[in-house]
Formats: sequence, C-alpha cells, structure tokens
Amino acid sequence: MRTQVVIIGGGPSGLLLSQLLDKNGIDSVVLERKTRDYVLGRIRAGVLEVGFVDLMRKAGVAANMDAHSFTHDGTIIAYNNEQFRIDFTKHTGTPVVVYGQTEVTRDLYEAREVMDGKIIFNSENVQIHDAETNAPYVTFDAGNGEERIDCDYIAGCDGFHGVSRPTIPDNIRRDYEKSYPFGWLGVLSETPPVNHELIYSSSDRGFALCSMRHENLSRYYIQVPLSDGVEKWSDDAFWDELRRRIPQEFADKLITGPSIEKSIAPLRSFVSEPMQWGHLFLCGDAAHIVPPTGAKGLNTAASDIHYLYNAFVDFYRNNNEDGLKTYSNRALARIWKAERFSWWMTNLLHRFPDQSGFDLKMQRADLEFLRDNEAAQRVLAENYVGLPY
Ligand code: FAS
Ligand code: PHB
Repeated sequence: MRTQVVIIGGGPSGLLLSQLLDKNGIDSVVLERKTRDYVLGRIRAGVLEVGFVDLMRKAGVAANMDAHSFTHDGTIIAYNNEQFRIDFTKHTGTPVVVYGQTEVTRDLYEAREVMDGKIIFNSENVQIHDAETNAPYVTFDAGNGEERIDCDYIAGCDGFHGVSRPTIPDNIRRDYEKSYPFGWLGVLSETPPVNHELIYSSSDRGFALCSMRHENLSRYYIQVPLSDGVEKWSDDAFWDELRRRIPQEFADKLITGPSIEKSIAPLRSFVSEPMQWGHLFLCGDAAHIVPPTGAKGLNTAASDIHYLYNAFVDFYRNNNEDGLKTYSNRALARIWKAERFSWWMTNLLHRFPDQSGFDLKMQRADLEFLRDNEAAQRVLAENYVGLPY
C-alpha cells in the first residue's frame, strides 16, 4: 500500500488532519488502534476556540456544530461564596463555542466516511520505519498479519501513550513535564446545566467546574486526591461535594441525576521537543498535554493541525518546504503559551496539599486582583478564547 501521508491515531487530531488534507487533494491513511465506538466512548473536552471552529468549517464539518453548539460570551469565576464574570466578548470581541469532543469526533468520522477516507481500525503493533529518510514507511497488523504502507510523511496523532513520540531518539528529544498532586473526577449527567455559562470555582475544599454539552446534558468536575478511585465516589457523594464547592445560589438550584459517565483524569503539563524528526511530525497529545483547567487540550491540537496541513498543502501544491521545515518551532511557540495559561489557571483555582498560609493569601490576592482589574480580566479572556495561530 502507498499513500502521501500516514496518520497514526484516529482521534480528533488525526481525523481533522485527514479531512483537511483530503479537501486539498492530499491522500492519507489513518491507522487507529481501537474501534470507532471505543474512541467515541471517551468523554473529554467541551470548549472550542473559534480557531478550532474555523478549521472544522474549512474541513466542511461544521454543520452539526453550527446547529447544536452554544456560544459563550463569558465565564463565572467563583471563590468560596464570592463570584465575578469574565466577559470574553467585551475584552476580545470573541466568544468560545461549547460543543463536546465526542460530537466533534463523531462529525469527523461521518465526514471521512462520506469522502471515503481510509481509516484502518484495530491497527495493532504500529511501527514507524526510516522516518529520518525520504522513504519512510509504517507497518501494522489489523488482523491480516503484518502490512506495510510506504509514504512521503508520517503524522503522529496518537496521543500521549502513542508510538510516535518515542520514535524520536532520546538523544534528540527533550521532554518537559510537571505532574499535579490531584486529579479531576468528572461526571456526565442528563440534567439541565446549573448555569448557562461555565463556573470555575475555587473553594477551601478544592476546585470544581460546572460545564455542559447541551440543555439537558451537564458535565461537572471536582478536584480529588490522586489516591481516589472512581469507586470511592457514589453519585450522591459527588453531588454533595460539588454543592459544597460552588456558590450557594448555584448549589441551591443544582439539578442532580444519575451519572451516565464517571471518570478520574490525572493532571499534567507536558511538552516534547522537537515536534518533528525527519519526515515524522507530532500533533496534539502525542506532543503535549495540558491540565484541562484552561480548556486548551483539544484547542492546542487544532493549532498544530492548522500549521501542519497548511505546510503539506504548500509542499504538494507549490513544492515549498518552508512550512514543513518550520512546523515544530511555529507550533511550539503557541503551545508554550497555552501551557503557561493552563498552568496558571490550575495554580489559581486548585488547593495544593502543601500550600502554606502565605500561599493561600497569594491565591486570594490573585483572585481579588482578577476580580477588580480590567486588564487582568482581558489577559485571561485573550488566553481563554485562544491566542492567534
Ligand atoms: P487523542 O488521545 O484524543 O487520540 C489519539 C488516538 O490515537 C486515540 O484514538 C488512540 O486510540 C490512538 N492511538 C494511540 N496509540 C496508537 C497506536 N500505537 N497506533 C494507532 N493508534 C493509536 N481537553 C480539554 O480541552 N478539556 C477537557 O476537559 C479534557 N479532558 C480530558 C480528559 C482525559 C481523560 C484525557 C486523556 C484528555 C482530556 N483532554 C481535555 C485533552 C483531550 O481532549 C485531548 O487534548 C485530545 O483528545 C487530543 O486529541 P488527539 O491529539 O487526537 O489525541
Ligand atoms: C468540559 O466541558 O469538559 C470542560 C470545559 C472547560 C474546561 C475543561 C473541561 O476547562
């Protein structure tokens, strides 16, 4: 088998790249380790930057999103029983769009089927060969024994635990990592959201987030110790703790219901440099991870895809390799700013086990300065809606 670009990973990064390349006449094959249903079963991001929305539009995959998403002009920041609102649109002229990663991924799968895009599910033992040469290839086994795809380029869109990043030799690659001493326990419930915009809440008991997917599907999170397992948290225990961490006016009107999904995600900041090696390019979680506090995970994958698909189009259409040569530096320049914002939001809103009395005073001063200062609110708004590509 031969193609122009082999894409490893059929999550949002790989699917969006494949769709954008196809729309520009560039052939690709997606190798996905799991099944389509397994990939769609993951409940993850919920907030999209307009840059992501624009890419989905360019990819011809915006119809469902336009019909079923919400536009949010701001968010509530709460601490103990106080709250204030950050107005994204006032400060930046730009809102954010609330539309679940699951729906994005489903829309992309459907679009690939319409265009007869090649996605090979259950691809086991994917291996990258000769990435540093002009004739790279990939081997895999999807149940018919080992198969080989020769290609021009390989896009590693296979997430944090994928095979692409480790293919870059240790003496070339440098990883930067920070792990946080807590995780997020997330619950999805078929209940009306407690508020029409998100609520990021910092309380003495820990962080909580009130989000949503649509008018009868809510997504809530609370910060929990890393030692907690999901089995420790009954639905009632979760709802009781969430009520304790959000302002009383919202706790009083919270509508609870059975969880239809409940999971704990660890929080980490992670960046691997460089994001390319020879004819291998890393995108999305394969190269970087953020704590979800700033809603940047999926959105940083989008800017990687923006840079890479434009570079491929410039190469195949104009024989210009500049975009391919500069991909890693351009992607990393934006990634590190998203890492900083996500790290800052996480430190602002969470309780850390080793916080001193002074640390708590600094956190409160930060929150009160943000409450009172328009410039500080603008800085948060500009980062939250997404810095320029
Ligand atoms: P993904 O991990 O989504 O996709 C990679 C794909 O590659 C997967 O389908 C995997 O099966 C496949 N793969 C892996 N190894 C392979 C191999 N060797 N061969 C073939 N295929 C392989 N972001 C937010 O903005 N907000 C959130 O609330 C949020 N919550 C999250 C919760 C969790 C538990 C996790 C893990 C992430 C969360 N994120 C969140 C970040 C998340 O949305 C990612 O940014 C997003 O999934 C990135 O998409 P991809 O880069 O496509 O990686
Ligand atoms: C979500 O809706 O899942 C969500 C929203 C905002 C975040 C993280 C997660 O910062």
